[in-house]
Amino acid sequence: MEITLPNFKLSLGDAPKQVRKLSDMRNFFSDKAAVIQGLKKGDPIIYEVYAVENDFPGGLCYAVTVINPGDIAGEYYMTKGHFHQKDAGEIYIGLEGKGMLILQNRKGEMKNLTIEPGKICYVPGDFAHRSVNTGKSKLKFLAVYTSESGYDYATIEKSGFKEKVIRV
Ligand code: S6P
Ligand code: ZN
Repeated sequence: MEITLPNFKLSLGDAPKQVRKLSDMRNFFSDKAAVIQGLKKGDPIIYEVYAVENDFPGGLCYAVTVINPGDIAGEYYMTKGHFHQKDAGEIYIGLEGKGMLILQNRKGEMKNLTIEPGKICYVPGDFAHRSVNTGKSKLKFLAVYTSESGYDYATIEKSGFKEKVIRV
């Protein structure tokens, strides 16, 4: 089943913006020396998140993430990645650009999906997820998740993902 929307426009109103710069990502890119080297030249924005979070039981949250194109020693710009504190699924819908969604559960099992305009990706509740911009332009996608999901960044910050996405 397919739907074509010729003049599609998505509005998040005045959703607050979170900015993640290279300095925020020191522990997430694999090549720490390349991060230090990169920071000597500046502190580029890796990605921005415009999120509307509703904090009540049974509620839904939604956010648009914009990942800039680029890489650190070949590892593409990406999000930090996280588990949800409470195992709850999530939907991603690709809007612009080209990317990958890396999924890994606590047993270390991996799944990789592509993110592209119009593609709907399902994130199972027990899988950590990281989005990666593998293209030459900005990667934009919409995420819809539950109010109770929460964020566990610490596990990924400590142990990372088993796979990294690199430019070849
Ligand atoms: C929230 C959802 C997304 C991410 C966003 C940034 O559950 O998965 O809105 O928060 O893509 O990624 P991260 O890993 O920095 O939260
Ligand atoms: Zn999430």
